[in-house]
Amino acid sequence: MATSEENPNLEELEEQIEEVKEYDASQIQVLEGLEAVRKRPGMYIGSTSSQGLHHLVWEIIDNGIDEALAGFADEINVTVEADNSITVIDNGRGIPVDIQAKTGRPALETVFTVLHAGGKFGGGGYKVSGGLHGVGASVVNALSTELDVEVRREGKIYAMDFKLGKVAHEMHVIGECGEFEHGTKVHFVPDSDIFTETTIYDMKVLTTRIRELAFLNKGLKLTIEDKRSEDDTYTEFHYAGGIRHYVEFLNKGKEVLFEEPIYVEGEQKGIAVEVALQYTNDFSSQLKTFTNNIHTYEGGTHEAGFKTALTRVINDYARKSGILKENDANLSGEDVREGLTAIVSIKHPNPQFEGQTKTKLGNSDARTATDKLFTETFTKFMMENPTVAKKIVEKGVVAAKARMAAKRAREVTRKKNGLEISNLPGKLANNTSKDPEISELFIVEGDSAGGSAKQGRSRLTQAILPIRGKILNVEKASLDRILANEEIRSLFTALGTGFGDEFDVSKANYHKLIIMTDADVDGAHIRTLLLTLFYRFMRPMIDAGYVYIAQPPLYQVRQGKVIRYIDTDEELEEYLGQLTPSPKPVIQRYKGLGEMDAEQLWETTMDPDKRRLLRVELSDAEEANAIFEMLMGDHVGPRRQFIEDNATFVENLDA
Ligand code: 28F
Repeated sequence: MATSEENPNLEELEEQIEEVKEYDASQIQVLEGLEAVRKRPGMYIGSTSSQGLHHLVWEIIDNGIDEALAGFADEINVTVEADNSITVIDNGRGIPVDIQAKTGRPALETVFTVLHAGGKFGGGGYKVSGGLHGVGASVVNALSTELDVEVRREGKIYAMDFKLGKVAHEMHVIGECGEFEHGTKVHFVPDSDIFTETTIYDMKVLTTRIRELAFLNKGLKLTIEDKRSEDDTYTEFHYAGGIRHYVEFLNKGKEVLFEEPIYVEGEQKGIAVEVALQYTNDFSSQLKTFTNNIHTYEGGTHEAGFKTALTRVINDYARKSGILKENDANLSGEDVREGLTAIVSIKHPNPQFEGQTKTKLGNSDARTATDKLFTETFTKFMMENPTVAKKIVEKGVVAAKARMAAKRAREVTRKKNGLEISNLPGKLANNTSKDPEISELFIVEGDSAGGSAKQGRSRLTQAILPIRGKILNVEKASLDRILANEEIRSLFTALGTGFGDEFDVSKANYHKLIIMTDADVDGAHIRTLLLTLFYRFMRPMIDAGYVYIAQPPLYQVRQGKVIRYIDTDEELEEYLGQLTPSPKPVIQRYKGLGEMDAEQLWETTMDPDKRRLLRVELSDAEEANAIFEMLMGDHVGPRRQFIEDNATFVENLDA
């Protein structure tokens, strides 16, 4: 029997047989690969819901974007055809059509039939963009009933058709094109057996992402056309300024601190970094970060690098410029991000995605690159634009104040279930009843009056909270200063209602909140300040009719054993006029509550059977607001006047 060595023809034949075997094996593998995609589509495109359906489009667009990032394409056209199928065209080099030595098949075929083909060819760094699953054209092919490709390259138009991922029509030339004409066109029909929920494309979803891609890839023109309805829609997205325009787009209709977004662009160790930012008057911030066009929802190293750099540069500037003084605390990251709209977009050759949804960048070199490049340019910007720099710092300073106020507010709120004595302010002498309906809280001016009130009260129903007038000087104070006030915090804690958004009048521990101040101008002043506070921060208490003003008498007239308390000078005159001459009446003018002992205070001001309370009525909110504004304002005159005839918006009650 002849051996192959003896017969060269036989050797050739054996080689051919071997090649055929290998080819078959590779083909079987390919088919198995794409079958796997059809068996578990979710593994490759996330889900088979509407989201998965749209994912097919992203995968095909991504390939065009890769071609643009490689510098060979500057336009991508997306069309939703009348039958809900999709066409994507780019003007790149066109997918190579040459027969590959390894497979004996055209490269074009491989791209659409081999899983992960995109990433494996053309060198490690080729595929820069790519969806969450980065699996490319073959997955789209596997999940489409039909997929047709057209490539223009070197003067020829090539076509190839697939059905359910399998070759339906081998690659062939269908015509000629201009010598310099080039590009790739992919048309596919999503398989309704896979996308059982829906095969209808949503223009809003498509448009939003296509617009975003146009922002993220400056200079690249993306178009979207919807041929499904009579009035065919067509939109072009093309932003020379890239993410600068993204920031402007996000800030549309908002008041901005400065006109032109700040823009940073650079490269370090193969990592391209772009940042655009602008401040608005908003309190919230919008920070979107991207890696290779993928929205990194969970942030990661690039985001961390940006945040650190932003905070550091602003604080450094704030110190150098003297806006922050030696003893001032640094602005926090949150402070400097208040009102910020920023886009951070990096391109990384080897991104590592982590986190719950694999949208958190893990590469530590991305942190260093973003921090360094942003710091350099942003520092320079701050130096060269002192007016804008000052605005940015001052916005942060305001935010810091508000943050501290909010912190205090939370502290107050946290203690709102303050029925446990341990939580209640030390100065509060609480009543023993836990029934809010019968519970009264006296806010008493001064420690000595507070002492008398504590002694004289009915312990079951009456709680006493002494306050010091001086500290309560909250007119014109900012919210943070108001909340820094120990007296006010005690008040909210005792009241148990919470603060701000969380204020809940139904949680009030007392249904009578009684202001008890001296019957003089200072007392009226303190009362006004308290009312201002209630109006601004405890409004529902007023609306519920829970706020009262105690009326301590101005005079005590004693004639023998007969004691009479009197509120006004007119009343005093009238009373004295009707008294018989002997014995001589002894008149005491109370300058303050502190001059009354516990018993007197009880009798005249606290005893529910004898006292006269004024209920604070703010039925006309507008008018009240005007009054308060007048009181809070800078004009001393009207305020004085108001204080002097202070009962204008209170109405007599249980007298
Ligand atoms: C509408 C979707 O898919 N565009 C694409 C190219 C260009 C090349 C390429 C794609 C090379 C060997 C794998 C051309 N010339 N649009 C697209 N444009 N793929 S996909 O190469 C793929 C690799 O097989 C391309 C030189 N190098 C690359």
